[in-house]
Amino acid sequence: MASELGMGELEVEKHVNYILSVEKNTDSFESVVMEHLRINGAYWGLTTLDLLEKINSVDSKEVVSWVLKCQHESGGFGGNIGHDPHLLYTLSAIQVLALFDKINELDIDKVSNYISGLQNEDGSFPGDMWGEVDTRFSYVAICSLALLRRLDKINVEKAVKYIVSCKNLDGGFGCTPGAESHAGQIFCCVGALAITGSLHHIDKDLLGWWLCERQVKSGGLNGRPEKLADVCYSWWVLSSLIMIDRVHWIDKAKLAKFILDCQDKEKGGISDRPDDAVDVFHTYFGVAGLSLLEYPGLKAIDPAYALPVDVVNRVFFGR
Ligand code: GRG
Ligand code: ZN
Repeated sequence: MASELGMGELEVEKHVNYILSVEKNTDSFESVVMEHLRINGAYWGLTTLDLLEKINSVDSKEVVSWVLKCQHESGGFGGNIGHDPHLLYTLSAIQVLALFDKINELDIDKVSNYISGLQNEDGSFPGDMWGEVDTRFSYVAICSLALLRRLDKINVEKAVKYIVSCKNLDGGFGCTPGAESHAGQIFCCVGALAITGSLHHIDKDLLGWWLCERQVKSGGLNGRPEKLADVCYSWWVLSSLIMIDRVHWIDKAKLAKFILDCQDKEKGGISDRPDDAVDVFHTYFGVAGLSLLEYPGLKAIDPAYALPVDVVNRVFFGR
């Protein structure tokens, strides 16, 4: 697609080197800032490497043994060794293990008991013992348990009912009932409904219309009306459009060009918008967005599990 449309190319080698340098250089500014959420960073970086067909450039044994050390006695995972457990880190740990085909190294009952133990009576989930409820955590709990093949440990019907109670009149979803629609929360709610086979709760035309209106003149996507375009919405919006089968409602070539324009063509990495500083988070969302757009040479990514399709197939079908 790139050369056909006369747009810039994806700088694969440079992005691989950028990610490897961030993962290795623990003294860098980015590493220090990410210290407390290192396991999220590992998921972003390693998934990007896998989409670029370069996961073999890391020492899988070293990564897997470090991930396992991030587990807390409660069964949940912290952002780094010795840190407090949280659902967000627990999903990242499971996803990283899935990338290396090592989910079975986990005590699956222990992890899934930690997750199911957090479900509230109304079906919602807090992220940790401190109790803040958000549909982000519903997604994270459901995605984690599905990957562990333990969805039966929670009340799925109530979990779905809570997510549906966060649906707004514009067709979108917010973090709690009545909260404004935001593309990030929409990904979480649509993803959780997709995983649980509950997409019939969505008015696909209404939500598809709201989502495709996120595309602005530059071709990039924003996260809600009147906001700036940002590469990360190439993931949050596009994955949602794919899950509800309305991706043909946006201009895919223009979006691909916007993402490619956000590359640091010298040092590698992708930023939120052209000429900003790059980071691992936006490098992941740029590459994942291009994968959803079927950019040549990239592995396909699953829009609900946020993992390469071959990894998801291996988890569920053993191949
Ligand atoms: C496995 C992909 C994956 C995700 C795990 C963490 C998570 C689950 C989901 C987060 C969903 C979410 C709320 C994303 C939005 C993140 C974001 C860019 C927030 C910025 O919001 P504002 O209001 O920015 O600061 P805008 O763009 O609205 O100005
Ligand atoms: Zn962003």
